[in-house]
Amino acid sequence: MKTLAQLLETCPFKGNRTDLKSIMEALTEGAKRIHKDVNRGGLANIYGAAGSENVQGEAQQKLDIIANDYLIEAMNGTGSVCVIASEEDEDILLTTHPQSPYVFCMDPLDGSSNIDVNISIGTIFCVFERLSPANEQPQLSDVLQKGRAQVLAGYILYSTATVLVFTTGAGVYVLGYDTDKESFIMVQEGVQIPENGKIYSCNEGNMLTYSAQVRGYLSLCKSRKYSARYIGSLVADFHRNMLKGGLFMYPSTEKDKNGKLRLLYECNPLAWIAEQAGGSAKTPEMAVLDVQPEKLHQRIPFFIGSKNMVQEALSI
Ligand code: P6P
Repeated sequence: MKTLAQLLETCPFKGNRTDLKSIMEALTEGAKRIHKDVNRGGLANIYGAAGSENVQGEAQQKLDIIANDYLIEAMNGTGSVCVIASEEDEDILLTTHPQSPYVFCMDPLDGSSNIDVNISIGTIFCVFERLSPANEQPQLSDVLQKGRAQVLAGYILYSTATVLVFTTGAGVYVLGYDTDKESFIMVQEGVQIPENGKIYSCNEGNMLTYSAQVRGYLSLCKSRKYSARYIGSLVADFHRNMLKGGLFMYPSTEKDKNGKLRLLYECNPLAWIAEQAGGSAKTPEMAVLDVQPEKLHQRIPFFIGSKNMVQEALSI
C-alpha cells in the first residue's frame, strides 16, 4: 500500500509539488507529535485548561496550545508558507519565510473539550496560494479567500486509530497512521459519501432555539427512526457520516445567530472534502465554498454530509 510520500509524488495538485510535499510532511510531523501526546493523555500532564481563553472567549485546553505550537513550528520549517491563520490566534501570524507562496489555515485541535474524557479529537487544515506579491508582506486578504480557492484541505482524526484525510481536488484520500513504522499509509482513495443516510448529528440541547424549519427536519428524522449520533467533536462526527452516510448540522441558535463553527478553518476544509466525496456542504443561503469570508474567525450556520439529506434539510 502507498505511503504518504509515494502518494504525494503522483496525486494531482494545482500548484508546486515541492511545496505541497513540504507542507504535508511538516503537517504530519506535527500530527505525530500531537498523536503521541493525545495517546499519553493524563500521563503527559496535558489534561486540563491552560488558564487562558482564545479569541472566541473559549477556555483553551493545554493541548490546544501545545498542538498550535507544534503546527506553527512545523509550518515555519517548510519555507513554503508565508502566513498562518489559527483558531487559537486572534490575528494572522507571519511565518519566518514571509516570501513563501502558500497560506496555511488551521484549527489545531478541534473538539478540545473532549480531551480530558478520552473522546476523539482532530486537527483541521487548508492551504491557499497567496494573492499578494511575494516581495510584499502577506495580508489578511491572502487568508480571506473563498473555499473554492483551496489547493489542499483535510483533517487528522485522533481516535481508536489516527487517520489523515485530505484532498488536492482529485478525490478524497484516507491514510492510517502506522505507529510501528511512524508513517501514514493510504487505506482508501476516491471516498464517496452515500447520497442518502440514516444518521443525523446535531446538539439537540439547542433544539428549542432552532428555526421552525430545522425543528421540522429533526421531527422528520425521528419519524423515519434515523439514528442520532453526536459526540461534540466535529471531525469525528463528520468522518463517521462521510463513511456511513448522514447529516451533520450546526444551525444558527439563540446564542449564536451564525452558528458556532468557523468558516475558514473548520467549515471550508470539510466542505471541500464533502464535495470531493460527492456530498455537499451548505449554509441556508449557499454552498459553503462560495461564501466570501469577511472576518478571520467568522462563523456560519453549517449543514454537511449526504447530498440528499443536506438538500432535504434545507428545502423544508
Ligand atoms: P456544542 C468543539 O468545541 C466544536 O468546535 C466542534 O468540534 C463540535 O462539533 C462543536 O464545537 C460542539 O459544540 O455547542 O454542541 O458543544
